[in-house]
Amino acid sequence: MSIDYSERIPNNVDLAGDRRLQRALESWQPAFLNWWGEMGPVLPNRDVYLRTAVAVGREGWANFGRVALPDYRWGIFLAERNPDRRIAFGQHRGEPAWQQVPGEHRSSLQRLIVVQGDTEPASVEQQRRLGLTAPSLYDLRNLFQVNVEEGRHLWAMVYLLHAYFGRAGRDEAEALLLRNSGSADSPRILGAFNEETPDWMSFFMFTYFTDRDGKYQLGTLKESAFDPLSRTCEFMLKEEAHHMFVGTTGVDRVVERTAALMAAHDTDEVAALGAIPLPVIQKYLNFHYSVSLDLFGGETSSNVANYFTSGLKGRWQEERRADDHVLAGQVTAVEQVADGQIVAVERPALAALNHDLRDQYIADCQTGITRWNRILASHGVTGQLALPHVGFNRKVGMFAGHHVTPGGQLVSAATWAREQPGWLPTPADKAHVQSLMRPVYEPGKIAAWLAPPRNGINGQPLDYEYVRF
Ligand code: BYC
Repeated sequence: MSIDYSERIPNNVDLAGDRRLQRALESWQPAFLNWWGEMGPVLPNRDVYLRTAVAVGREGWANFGRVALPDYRWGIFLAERNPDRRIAFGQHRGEPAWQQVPGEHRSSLQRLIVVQGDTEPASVEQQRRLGLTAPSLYDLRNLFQVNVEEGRHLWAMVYLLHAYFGRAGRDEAEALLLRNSGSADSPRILGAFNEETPDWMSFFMFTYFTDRDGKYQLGTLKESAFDPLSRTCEFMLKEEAHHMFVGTTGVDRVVERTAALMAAHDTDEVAALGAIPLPVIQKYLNFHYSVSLDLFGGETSSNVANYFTSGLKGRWQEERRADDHVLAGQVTAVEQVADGQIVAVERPALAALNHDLRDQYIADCQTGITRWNRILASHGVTGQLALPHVGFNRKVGMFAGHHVTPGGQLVSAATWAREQPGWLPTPADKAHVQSLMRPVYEPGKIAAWLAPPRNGINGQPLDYEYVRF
């Protein structure tokens, strides 16, 4: 079904055929717009060159045009339904996918949807001031694209809450607009979404590492036996790819400029040259990677075992796995701290599914490191970037409460406190990065602390007026 844009809420779920649901969502809409006005991007502008979803098929699913941000058409889009879809894992493997929520899984499914939904507006809140210091109109446009699509992902979760979870779902949908990132009284649910994104280096690292957690979590929810959730996440993943592109190429460009200056001036001290020194890039990477690892929950978790067995949340690329998709009685190796050492222990595979997902994620993160090191090498720079050890700077899971160096050594609290300024951004590092954050709003011009992008958006030239004021 194509998307009907003549409706107040564009959708491909035949909203007009369910008046009650339509009215409920139409009454949530002003609250959303109010939230967007108060917590969304602060930089006033006339319009932005944005992509908007217009269909959900494989080809030509979006079109590009100039849109005033508050007029963006946030809508409800689910991937097409496969009427033959069957559950791919767990105790219901082989049964038809569910079109309604089974009573016994109501609260768990609702919880998963609320946790997912909570991250979407949180990221918009975290990024709301970045427009004031955008390094170019191209980057500013990408920021706004990410923001409107995170807003749409909130709509996606709110639709599920309204359509399938009755009164409790409507209350949760309302609460999604009431919690706020970093709020002392009612913070966002997951740790990383209460951290600040005060500068563009943080934004690029966030879109590389934290949006990538989003990709993997959505990938597991796409496997869900609850078909509307699966179809919703499938379409969200399409939009998500651009967010990670922003992160990958954003870090590329910072590394490129730093490496070029290191080579041209034969020095590591590029701060005075208006760039971000390699060790500072590494510290930002260490921070964003470690808080993103926390988003996978505990290495072993009875929650995740239950989610899997009952069919609520699968594994990354479940159907490509060559095993029984039930995992009862199977074991896997998980790291653990025991007697002052990091050792591998065997745990039930079912309980260790957060760990399994995290492993897939880590391998994916490594591809960025390889890419950035290639950029460094192409300038003859011998320094390298690296992912820190999985136990570094962790607040959730088995490493929480331990002090692990980026190299993977367990150290005392005193050593940690002494060495930490070499591993995580210091106030001085943050102040330097902040000092580079000066807005560049002239078409085609780019701030000096990062290289220009290789291509424009949707075939437009780099000096296109991506945002008009
Ligand atoms: N901070 O059994 P455990 C995205 C809680 S990002 C605070 O080990 P479980 C995006 C946990 O909720 C993807 N609390 O974990 C990216 C549980 O509490 P309850 C977001 C945490 O349940 C960029 C307790 O600790 N989507 O889309 O197996 C921009 C014990 O936890 C944290 C999802 O996360 C934390 N970091 O797994 C925009 C998918 N970690 O229930 C968007 C939905 C754990 O005992 N969520 N806790 O009160 C889930 O699948 C799971 O809830 C989690 C945790 C993976 C988060």
